Amino acid sequence: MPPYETPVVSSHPQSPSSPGTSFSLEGPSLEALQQAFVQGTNFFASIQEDDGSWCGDYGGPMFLLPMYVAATYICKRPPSDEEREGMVRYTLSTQNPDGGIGIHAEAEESMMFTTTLSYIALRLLEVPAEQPEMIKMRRWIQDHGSALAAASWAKWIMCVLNLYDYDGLHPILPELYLLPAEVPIHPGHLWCHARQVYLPMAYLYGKKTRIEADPLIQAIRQEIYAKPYEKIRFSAHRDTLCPADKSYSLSFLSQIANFAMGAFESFHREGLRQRALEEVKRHIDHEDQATNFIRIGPVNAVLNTLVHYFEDPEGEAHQKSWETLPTYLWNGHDGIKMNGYNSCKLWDTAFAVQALRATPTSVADSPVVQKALSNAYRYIQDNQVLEDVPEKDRYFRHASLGGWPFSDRLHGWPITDCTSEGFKAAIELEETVEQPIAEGLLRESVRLILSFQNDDGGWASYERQRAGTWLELFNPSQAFRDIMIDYSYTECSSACLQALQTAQKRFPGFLTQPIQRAIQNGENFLRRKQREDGSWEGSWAVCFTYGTWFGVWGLLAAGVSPQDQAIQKACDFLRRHQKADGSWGEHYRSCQTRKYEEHPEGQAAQTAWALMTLCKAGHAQSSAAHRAARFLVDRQQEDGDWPREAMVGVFNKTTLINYENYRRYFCLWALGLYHKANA
Ligand code: LAN
Repeated sequence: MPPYETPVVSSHPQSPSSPGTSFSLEGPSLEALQQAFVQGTNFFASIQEDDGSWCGDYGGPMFLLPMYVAATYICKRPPSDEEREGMVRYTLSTQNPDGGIGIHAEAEESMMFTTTLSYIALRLLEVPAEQPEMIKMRRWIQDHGSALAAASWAKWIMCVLNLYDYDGLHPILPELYLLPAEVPIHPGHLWCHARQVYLPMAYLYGKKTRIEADPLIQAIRQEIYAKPYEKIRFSAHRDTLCPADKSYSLSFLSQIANFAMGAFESFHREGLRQRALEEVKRHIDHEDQATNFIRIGPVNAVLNTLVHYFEDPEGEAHQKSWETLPTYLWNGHDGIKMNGYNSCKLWDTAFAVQALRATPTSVADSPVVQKALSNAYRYIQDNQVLEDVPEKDRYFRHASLGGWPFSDRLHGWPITDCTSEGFKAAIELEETVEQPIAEGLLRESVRLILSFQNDDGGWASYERQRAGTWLELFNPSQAFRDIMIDYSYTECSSACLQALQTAQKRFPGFLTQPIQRAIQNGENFLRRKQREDGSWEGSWAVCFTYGTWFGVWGLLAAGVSPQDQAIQKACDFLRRHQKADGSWGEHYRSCQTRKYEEHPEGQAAQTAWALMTLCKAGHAQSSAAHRAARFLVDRQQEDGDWPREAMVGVFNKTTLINYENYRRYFCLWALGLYHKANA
């Protein structure tokens, strides 16, 4: 297929803009395209929040809500009747025909981890054990080795609920925090999410904290195991794991470490434990202060709350925890769930800005879109991080000044690609607003992006990579792979390269050499990451379609020509996977098998990524692009929205997470680029 095709004017060849014309017979008519922009932007503007942001359902992972429910039970903060009904409805809506529940809401394979946690949560929410769904769920649990075979994070929650014994866990020693920070196994080297989750776990383990076994707990004990609770020798079940929960094999080194830590635990000294717990608590308190009790993510939000409850149920920290914890709940079309983050507002808003700005001028300049954009700018401006956290080195925190988080400033953890997308959106709009972000602050964003770059030329998610992959050998989670360190990712690297390219244009002469060097190293990193077949593997959405979009845009931002073989190979890859109806549909199984797996149905968000890639790579006039554009236009509903489709967000290669707005702004963005390149 030739890279450039001349636009064909369809049935009414008189004028390219008269109704019934199109850029190509295969593409949408110009009239339909125009209507898609008008209706799409009107709808999208109508769902903007008062603070100028967009946000949406961010559920999907099935281990989160049960942890939340456990916290309500432990801390004696029962949900309202309405909440309870919504939580039960959501959980049961994800039950598989075999009775179990998978790692995410759409997973067809059930796991002991999420089935046990959900079963317990439903019981704590007062669902009777004799309800048919519960009988089925219990049967799944019993048939697959009982709750003894659940992955370790379920066992942690069960320990605190007094449904499992701490003896049945490999220790997470608080004493590790007393090691000198330089020691490679010091927890300060971990990926921030693992680090923040293992902190409260170390605390709970160090104190073996748990609630009393009341009659409900005693009843659940009899339901989730194959033999009477009192007869179970928990210490024999530290490694008992249902095959469905096993995401990797236990390394020999890990076995040695577990043995050594077990021995330490048997002989540990109380004085040292006390000191270690105090240090761990200082880190927990620091995280709480730095995030205004939001915490970096949903798991440590729950666990830190438990820590404070056991410290002092009447204390301020416990009260404050309950002011923020419910902000993780989301009342969605399928019930109430716990979101995977306190929100996805900054991320959605930064993309929304770029998408709206890409629509044809007649649309982008309309009062509706102008107003939406100026409100969005306000959100981006108000949520840039303006300072580093106090004592950042002492608490293993990277700089934050100038960064943007995934959600909001109160949360405060900056992320490499959120900073980059926030920066790009801010530059895009600064000339249209009266009081733009001060130049000095924008330059800080650029400095921060440079400071995040890894030695391999790529960018990780939150921080520079702090240890080698060998640390994965000690991963105690059982259910999640690749969580021990932060890695250089195609997506994050591409976003940072795009931001640096923007910075070069916006601030000529500023940090010229460091930026050039960073871009060169980033380009090399992306080139190394490209696969033989021309694709890039994505890590944060499904999968090769997403990764290839970032790979191509990253290389282009680094100054690589669209004619470069790497780019052309990537476009060929995409074209090979286009469906007959012009769409792309990639199944989430791709993330697990690490090769492209077809989804039976075309997905608008994925089609948009592919179209965006083709457009920037010089193929906006190709048959593939016309057909993709037509698919997107045809898919749009009358109200201007696109129908809900399969979840496409992902993490740790296994867990899907919902980005409610992807199908909206990416479709507008892709159609905008398509229109611009063809007009
Ligand atoms: C997220 C959400 C945002 C996401 C992007 C910014 C989209 C990505 O480009 C970089 C990685 C990042 C920041 C990301 C990392 C992992 C997160 C934080 C999540 C997928 C949201 C929830 C997930 C977190 C790890 C869930 C808790 C589970 C554990 C295994 C700790």
